[in-house]
Amino acid sequence: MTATSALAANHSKDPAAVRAAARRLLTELPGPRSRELEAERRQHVTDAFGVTLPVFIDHAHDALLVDVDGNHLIDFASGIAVTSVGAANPKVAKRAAAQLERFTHTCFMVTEYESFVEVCRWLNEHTPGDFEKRTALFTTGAEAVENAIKVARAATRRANILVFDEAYHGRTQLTMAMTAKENPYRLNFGPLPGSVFRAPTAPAHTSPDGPAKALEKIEAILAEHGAETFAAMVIEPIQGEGGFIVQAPGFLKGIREIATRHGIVLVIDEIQAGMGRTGTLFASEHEGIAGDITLSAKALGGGLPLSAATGRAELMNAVHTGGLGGTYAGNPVACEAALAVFELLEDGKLLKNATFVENAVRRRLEPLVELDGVADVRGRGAMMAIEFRDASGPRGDLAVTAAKAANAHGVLTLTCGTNGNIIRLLPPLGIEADVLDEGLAVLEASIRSVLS
Ligand code: PLZ
Repeated sequence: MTATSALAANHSKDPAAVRAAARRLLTELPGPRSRELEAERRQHVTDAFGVTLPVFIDHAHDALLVDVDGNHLIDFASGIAVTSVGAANPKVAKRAAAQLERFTHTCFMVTEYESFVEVCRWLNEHTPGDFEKRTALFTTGAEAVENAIKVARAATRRANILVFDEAYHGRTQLTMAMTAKENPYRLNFGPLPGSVFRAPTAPAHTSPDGPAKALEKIEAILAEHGAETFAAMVIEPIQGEGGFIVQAPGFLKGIREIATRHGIVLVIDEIQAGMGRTGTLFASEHEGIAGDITLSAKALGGGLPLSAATGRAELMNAVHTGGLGGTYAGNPVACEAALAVFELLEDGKLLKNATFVENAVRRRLEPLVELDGVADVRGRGAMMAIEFRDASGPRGDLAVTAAKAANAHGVLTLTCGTNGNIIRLLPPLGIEADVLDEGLAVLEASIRSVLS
């Protein structure tokens, strides 16, 4: 390819042309146009929003993001586990566009539309749990969490909530109190709502003896405050922001049993790990458990804002009529996008590819665990992470420097964990083998460069 045709390909919005070029850096990152826009951004947008890589995106195709300078980035972030079917999936675009032309909004509490019901039906049929279900749709993940608590409190007439170490459930007042990490999520924002208690977990990578101790401690915390005062226990099946923590075998089953024993509503927050991310539709399937309420968001709407609480019919119907809702809850454009996501997931190829991603990541990154500074490679499916730690403790500095190096070379990666010492990989589920491999090669080189 000549330099001119490479440039033409980079500026083309034709998917074939974008794909043919794969990762390509025409400028340093951020490029000149991104830098201009960033200066504008600093003039007009609050500084309170952080940014991983100050690059402005023009368009996308599969696992590639094309910026305003024509650079092609390999996307290992998916907008934080949202664009699991790709950031420009034609099926999502087609259904959403058709809906945009029909009508954009009625408010489901004013007049109804079929796609809302169809999304609820699909979720009732596909979320774990062999019982009759009902679903409520909302807009953001935090809103789904908030509403699950409202349902649990109304149904049990109890107030307290049990959450876990390293948990992330959102940024609203209540979900901020449920989230574990102080900085940046809670700092300076108090006083936080009460009635939220925190319990330990049994991470597989630090619990060689299994979950028994943690489960005992949970029982002790419930006993101390009165198990009969707890409305809900809320847990992510694989913790996301907290560090891609897979629990020791049996821990989630143990939580399930404790909740049942005390009549506490078990809320499984599948907002990051669900919708095919781990190679099954829901991550709780790996543990053979079902929540009384299961929460979906992020990948559910294929990039459009949509969230859901799906639970036992008797719980979801325990709230008085008019007690749940929201102007934009289950927006029709987002519902159409979700129906496209369901079609794509049902096909099965994306789920299979998520498992392919796990194997490729393990093959490439597990050998690095022998190096001083790399402690662990973990995760499931297309939700994988590498943890940096040495004898001195967590090494957030290594994770951040390696992630920044990968970002600068056009491989968009995120960090996570209470100590920021984990690089997480969340590519679109359908990422092609060669793109994945190229991204992993860059990431490996970035990690090796900071360790040497
Ligand atoms: N529950 C498990 O992962 C969102 C947060 C990004 P919202 N995670 C990304 C940030 O820094 O704000 C998340 C999650 C789990 C709930 C949420 C909240 O979902 O759609 O961001 O409200």
